[in-house]
Amino acid sequence: MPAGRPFYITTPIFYVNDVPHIGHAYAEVAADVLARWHRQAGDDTWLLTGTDEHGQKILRTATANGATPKEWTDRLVAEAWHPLLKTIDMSNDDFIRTTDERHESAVKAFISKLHDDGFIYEAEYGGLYCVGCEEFKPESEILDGDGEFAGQKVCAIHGRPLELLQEKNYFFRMSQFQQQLLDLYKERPDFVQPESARNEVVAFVSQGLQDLSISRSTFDWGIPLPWDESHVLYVWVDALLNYITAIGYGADSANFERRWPAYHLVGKDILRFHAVIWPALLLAAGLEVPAGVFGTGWLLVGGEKMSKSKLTGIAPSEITDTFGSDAFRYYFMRAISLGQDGSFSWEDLAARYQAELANGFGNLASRVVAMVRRYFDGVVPASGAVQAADEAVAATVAAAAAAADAAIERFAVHEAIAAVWEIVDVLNGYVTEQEPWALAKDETQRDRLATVLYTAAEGLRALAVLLSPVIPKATTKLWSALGVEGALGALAAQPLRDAGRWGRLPAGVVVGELEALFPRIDDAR
Ligand code: ME8
Repeated sequence: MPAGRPFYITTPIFYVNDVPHIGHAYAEVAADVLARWHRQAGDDTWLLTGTDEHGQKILRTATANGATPKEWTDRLVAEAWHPLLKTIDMSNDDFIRTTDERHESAVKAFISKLHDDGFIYEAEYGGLYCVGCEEFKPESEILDGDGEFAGQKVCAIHGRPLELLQEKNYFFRMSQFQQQLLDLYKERPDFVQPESARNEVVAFVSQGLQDLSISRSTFDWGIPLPWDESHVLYVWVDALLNYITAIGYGADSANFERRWPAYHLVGKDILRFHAVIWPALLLAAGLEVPAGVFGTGWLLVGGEKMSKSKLTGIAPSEITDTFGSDAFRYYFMRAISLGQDGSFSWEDLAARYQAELANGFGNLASRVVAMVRRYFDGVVPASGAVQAADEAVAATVAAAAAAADAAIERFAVHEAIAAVWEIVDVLNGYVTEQEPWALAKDETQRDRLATVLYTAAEGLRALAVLLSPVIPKATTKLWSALGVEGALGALAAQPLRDAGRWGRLPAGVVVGELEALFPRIDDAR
């Protein structure tokens, strides 16, 4: 089969100074839903995630915990970051660690090329550094401290004192790329999304770009520069390169050509690294810039970014242990517009679980499957003559499928789910109005009953396919209960862009039992 349109998507790679909270899981799920959608649509999809393990922040955390940085990162990856993938049902194709040999060797090749081509020089440097951000801070992000930090300069993001660093560094000639970057943002208005993120990046670069310090010499937890091993590569340059080292830069050119360029999904706090520094590095190396950079919003707690350092993190398993991974995925993708900030609340989660997943979708699926079993011995009947109400359901399915796919193209995951949910609402209304239980009491209405239940079951078929990227566990159960595997193949093999085409469910398939897809929470505990 010819490979489909390429779709390579990445998450940020996460600092392993601590365990993941739901903000990290949110970033992972957003990329996963997009990847699953494209994969199911037949696009040549690749989803990459991983961990960012070098630099001073990790080194200090490890030391404070009495471990070497390598021991620390190995432990955190094995005990917290790998398990997270299962907790939230990630379908990543690869997981890269910046301590992987494949990464380190390709990073050295990349940085040597920039050095050989004259993009790197040595100079004395001094500036205020935030270890939390792993960044020399620009003037606009430096504040005067108060309280315990009175008299000191603090980071606007972390609120903690900045450190004055004075050392000999290697620099990347980033200032040379200002015009090329501005041209890029102009020629490709959707290179940075959403619009607010793009405006911020354009304003930043328009002010002028400075060269970038890309090495550190006062500690050694990083990748040594090939031409001067007394320096390690700046952790952000090391980290950004994961997006190309993981797909074979410098090692497997065929795979690299097949995958690159990528769409990067990143928190808005790290937008500048991805939309300014990263394309500048790629341009210097003569590589294509990313396909796009999409800035996601923050999960807020009490109006502030949920964070490890402020101890406001909630572990993803606190939610999934009670509600399950599907509900986690659905809730965050539905309740928050990707690109905007959002607040998490247990009340909102529980309310949506009950109203939308349990009563809305789960109950619809149970009712329809149960009625096919009761009135037709489990055999999906062929549709008889169709009426306007049946046609309206078919039209809703077609329109919703098209609208959802168009929304996914714009990274508007929340809109895609809302579009698909139109089918849930319309089908629930349809079943209530057609009253199949009343039709079943009248032998002369047998044909009408068949049409109504075929229509409802065919609607469920479309829902299973369209919702599988978001709630893969529940839709797999539904697919199996619909008994269509033999006739249509596995759920994952259903072409998503055909999901809205009416009539794919063959009459005559035998439905099975369907346990509650979203059980009452009291029962699930
Ligand atoms: O920045 N709400 O890693 P990181 C939503 N290693 N998303 C959140 C969040 C919140 N409260 N907190 C974190 C780094 N995130 C670097 C990235 S990439 C080459 C290197 C998400 O662990 C958000 O997407 O501090 C953020 O960009 C990501 O976690 C990584 O955070």
